[in-house]
Amino acid sequence: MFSLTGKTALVTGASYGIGFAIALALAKAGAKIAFCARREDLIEKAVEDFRAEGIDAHGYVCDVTDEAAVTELIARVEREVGVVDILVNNAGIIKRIPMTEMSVADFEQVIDVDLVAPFIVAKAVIPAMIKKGGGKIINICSMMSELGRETVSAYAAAKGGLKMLTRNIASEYGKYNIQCNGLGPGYIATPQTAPLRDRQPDGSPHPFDAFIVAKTPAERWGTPEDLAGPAVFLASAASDFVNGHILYVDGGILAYIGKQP
Ligand code: NAP
Ligand code: GCO
Repeated sequence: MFSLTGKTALVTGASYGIGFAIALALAKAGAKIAFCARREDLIEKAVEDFRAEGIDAHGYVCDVTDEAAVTELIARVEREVGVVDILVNNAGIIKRIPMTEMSVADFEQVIDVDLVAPFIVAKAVIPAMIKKGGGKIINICSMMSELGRETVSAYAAAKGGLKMLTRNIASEYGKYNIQCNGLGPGYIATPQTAPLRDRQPDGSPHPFDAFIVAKTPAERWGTPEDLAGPAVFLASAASDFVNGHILYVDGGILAYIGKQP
């Protein structure tokens, strides 16, 4: 039920972090892996890291905000790996800037990568999925698909939008046996969140670190590997009647009112 043997998966932004861990999990479940990112040196390093795990992953340089480059990427993946059965829209960025100090250009850049790009890549793979008789699209959402906080207005707007893009793809293409679901990671230790965990100049722990541990019933940060099982579930036949759902993998954050004083 959870086997992905014979399937081709494309994971965007999988040179490290959550994308790499998800691609590794899909590969271990049997899928052939194509992935993309912008930095070629880190793509090459990731290909080596996959190889060390016995996985022959195909890495491509592609900025997912560039529609022409994405069209070319999908054609290459179809030729060199296979028609995409599973798309994971994982590539994402964040800019932590108070809203009244944020430029329109910065706001738009976050929206472009975190919301417009998943639209571009999904749009590029859906026709072949329809032809093939089905497919799986997993959009990487966030706590900020549900919650706000200081400094992340663009990111929250994008991830909230991605939640609704997910539901709309499910609504529009469910009849073609395409399931589009979201994975909503909690606070996960990756380069993206390193600035929230790094020690202060005086060597003391970052206050955000303790804040997140206190906000999380599991009392820890998540790891990229915490997303592995949920990603395989949403990529596999086990979730064939799950559509338009956001699966939060957050150690309980969204269930919790917070520690009493
Ligand atoms: P990360 O460590 O910063 O990794 C991001 C990946 O995306 C890298 O491979 C990066 O490589 C790639 N990327 C960025 N912009 C791209 C673009 N325009 N085109 C192609 N690839 C691009 O991030 P992460 O923490 O693993 O997060 C992965 C996803 O999960 C993001 O969507 C993020 O918003 C979401 N998320 C993260 C957390 C968390 O706590 N870490 C929680 C919830 C959701 P290049 O820079 O070389 O392109
Ligand atoms: C932040 C964080 C978050 C996480 C994640 C939470 O500054 O609050 O970067 O937004 O990355 O998306 O689920």
